[in-house]
Amino acid sequence: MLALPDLLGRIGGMLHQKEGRLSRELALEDSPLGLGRLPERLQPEQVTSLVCGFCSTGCALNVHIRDGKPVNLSPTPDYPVNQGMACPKGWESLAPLAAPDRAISPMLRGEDGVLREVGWHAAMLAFVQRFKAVQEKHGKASVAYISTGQITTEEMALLGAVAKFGMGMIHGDGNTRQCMATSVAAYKASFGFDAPPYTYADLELSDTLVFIGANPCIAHPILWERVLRNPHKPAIIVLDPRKTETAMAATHHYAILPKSDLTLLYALAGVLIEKGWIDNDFIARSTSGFEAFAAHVSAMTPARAAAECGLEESAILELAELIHRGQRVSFWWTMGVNQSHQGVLTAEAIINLCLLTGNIGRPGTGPNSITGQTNAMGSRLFSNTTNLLGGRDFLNPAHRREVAETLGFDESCIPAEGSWAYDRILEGVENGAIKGLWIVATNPGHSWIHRSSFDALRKKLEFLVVQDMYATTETARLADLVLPAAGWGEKEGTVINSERRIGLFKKVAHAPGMALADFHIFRLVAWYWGCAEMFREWHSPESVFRILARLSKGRPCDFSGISGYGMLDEAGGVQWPFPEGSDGADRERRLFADGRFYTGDGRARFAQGEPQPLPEPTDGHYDLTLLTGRGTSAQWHTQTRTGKSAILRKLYPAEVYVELSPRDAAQLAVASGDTVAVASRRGRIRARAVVTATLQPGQVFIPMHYHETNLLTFPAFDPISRQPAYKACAVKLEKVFSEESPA
Ligand SMILES: Nc1nc2c(c(=O)[nH]1)N[C@H]1C(S)=C(S)[C@@H](COP(=O)(O)OP(=O)(O)OC[C@H]3O[C@@H](n4cnc5c(=O)[nH]c(N)nc54)[C@H](O)[C@@H]3O)O[C@H]1N2
Ligand SMILES: Nc1nc2c(c(=O)[nH]1)N[C@H]1C(S)=C(S)[C@@H](COP(=O)(O)OP(=O)(O)OC[C@H]3O[C@@H](n4cnc5c(=O)[nH]c(N)nc54)[C@H](O)[C@@H]3O)O[C@H]1N2
Ligand code: SF4
Ligand SMILES: [Mo]
Repeated sequence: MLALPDLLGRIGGMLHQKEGRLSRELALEDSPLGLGRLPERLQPEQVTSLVCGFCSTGCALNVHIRDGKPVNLSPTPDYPVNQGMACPKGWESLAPLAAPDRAISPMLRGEDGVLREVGWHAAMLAFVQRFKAVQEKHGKASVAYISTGQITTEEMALLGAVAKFGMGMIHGDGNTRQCMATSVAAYKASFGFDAPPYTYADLELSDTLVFIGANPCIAHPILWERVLRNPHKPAIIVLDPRKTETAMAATHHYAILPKSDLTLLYALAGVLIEKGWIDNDFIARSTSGFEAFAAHVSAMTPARAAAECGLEESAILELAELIHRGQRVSFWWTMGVNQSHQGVLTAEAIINLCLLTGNIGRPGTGPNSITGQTNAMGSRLFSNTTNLLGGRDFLNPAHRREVAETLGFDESCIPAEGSWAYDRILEGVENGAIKGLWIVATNPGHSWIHRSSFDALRKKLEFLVVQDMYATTETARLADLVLPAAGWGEKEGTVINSERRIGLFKKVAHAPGMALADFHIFRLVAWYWGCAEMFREWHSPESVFRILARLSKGRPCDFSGISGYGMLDEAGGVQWPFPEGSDGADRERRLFADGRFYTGDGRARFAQGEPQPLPEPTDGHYDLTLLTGRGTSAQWHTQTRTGKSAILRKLYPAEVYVELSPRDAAQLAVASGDTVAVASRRGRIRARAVVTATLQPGQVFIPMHYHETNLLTFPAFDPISRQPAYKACAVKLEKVFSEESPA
């Protein structure tokens, strides 16, 4: 057998050969690392179905393979999620794979400051030497990682296990902190486990759907298609400061003031209780804490709430009545709720409305947080960041023991300490506690709140590793070491969608150059670090899937009844829970039909607190509230992928724009198409004005997809979930005249 460096050298040589891709895979397959196993030999002519790699809806796409290469794509007709539909991003999934700026080789920054291509051997030696040097100097916890909701569950789990159990890290968090941390905290507090209770069929079964801070027409277009299939002539109610695409299609829109949701939800609860429009049986049987909650909200009268929410008192009473009249009422929320300085209280207040009215556990009901990224749910349960594998707690000795026993690890390798949240890790960089950082499949140089603070932190790090599909991202450009990753379609594994459905990624294309699946990069890291022995059983994605199934046993997210990838493929994905012995015929399942929750006493808990003022309210200088969010269904986040499709680029403006109301436009003498400057206390950007009646006076909107946006945002966080409050800060707007220099 060849020594590893020789082997890798030989592989490296082959990688540079034009036709070397397949032989590379075969050579890797035979290597002692078990790299690059081809999951299913690609048939030269074949159509195969795999889950989409963009949003958490989790549609399935048919990839058409000709001459062993993917040539086309169409939505999978009989997949229970999308039923033959896909949005523009899904249709264009193959385009980002062929982009010219794919990272095709590891790149290491030399002493002259220049990033240069190196082979995997040199890259891994640098990775290990530099991080170990940092740990020796500053302690094991001085190296941390930031991961993602956009790799497979098997990859996340392997990363989390190698980093924390093998490399001795304590701190690791995911970009899901920016996104789902609030829902996680609220579900845990109310239900005793992070468990979104619904199934997508509930969108079709409700007679009243309430969307709070959610714009599914843009962000989850295929879920919206499911709403359109609802045959019950439902009332569709949207709470959003903007008249979004979803609000326009709704039957009722309440343009509440930013971050006044909590006040409104308490007022609604107060009205429902006062009028007796509540489910006393359910409250008595299945909940705790009702009296304290009722006392808390009694002070929040509609008259008091109306002014704070920017609504008429009559609108609040109308909304309460709509909820009361509905037989099957469902509440759906996303970032307008989660990205808030009081996100957890707000999400809990939504859950409370369902508990009050018994709208839970029945078809067409539920407090339903929609996730964002393709595998945000996998990250919540199995990334080993905030939670110990399987939604467990690092602080719980019994949980640590369970994991150690199941994995055959020494218990002492499992940290008995929780991880810092994303913002705390960055604070650690600022104050010198964190000196080494490994960033995987996320682009904080664009997406982090008040991102220029992230760029500044770079200088404080002794070693920064960025693992991405592209070498050109804002974050990869800052790295000391870039590790080239395979993307969606170039690797196998599973992801978990918003309705808890475990679906399959398949390998239908070979990654370019020397790029490797994240899974194999983590295996390489373990090998070079010297802890590969611990992960001997973790040799392929499917073997890790089986390990995770074992780890899930007895947990609410138990999926030990799934025999393997073949079953997922045949069944069209499987929702958890699916313990051993489950009935496979049941394609759509929801939680809590028995009125029992995961808390100690089996009851769901009411939780409440005091509404807090906006972290950065408007004033005489900065007189407008900046809202940010998704711009179009064709754009994904920081655009590293969607920006590579010529078709998608045609569907949205290339340059940053700011939407403002006709009244503010008139006051500023600004017309659509004018160049304006938008300034906050942290930065000033130029943008094209779009005057639109969808914005309320006093508010402006800039999509998050442009790299300028987070120069403006204000770093405020929910105190419980540590989720960034991206959705409201104070800005001002000025018309820019052509003779002015660019901002
Ligand atoms: N096309 C596309 N789809 C995506 C994504 C993408 O980048 N592009 N990203 C995915 C991800 S990771 C996520 S997390 C989801 C996000 O999905 P959504 O949360 O639906 O999208 P956003 O546009 O961020 O925010 C939703 C709405 O919140 C509103 N809002 C702002 N402040 C408030 C407030 O105080 N109260 C209320 N009630 N509403 C408020 C905004 O006006 C906005 O319309 O989308 C997923 N889907
Ligand atoms: N102002 C403002 N900012 C926001 C938000 C907002 O509403 N407003 N929303 C926040 C939310 S909800 C989210 S989720 C974040 C998203 O923020 P990010 O996570 O930073 O956004 P992405 O562009 O999705 O970054 C994913 C990165 O992973 C790479 N990648 C894709 N697939 C793979 C893979 O398989 N392996 C590897 N190694 N890399 C891969 C992509 O090229 C890309 O660089 O943004 C947050 N930022
Ligand atoms: S809705 Fe989401 S999962 Fe479905 S095709 Fe579009 S991006 Fe992919
Ligand atoms: Mo997100």
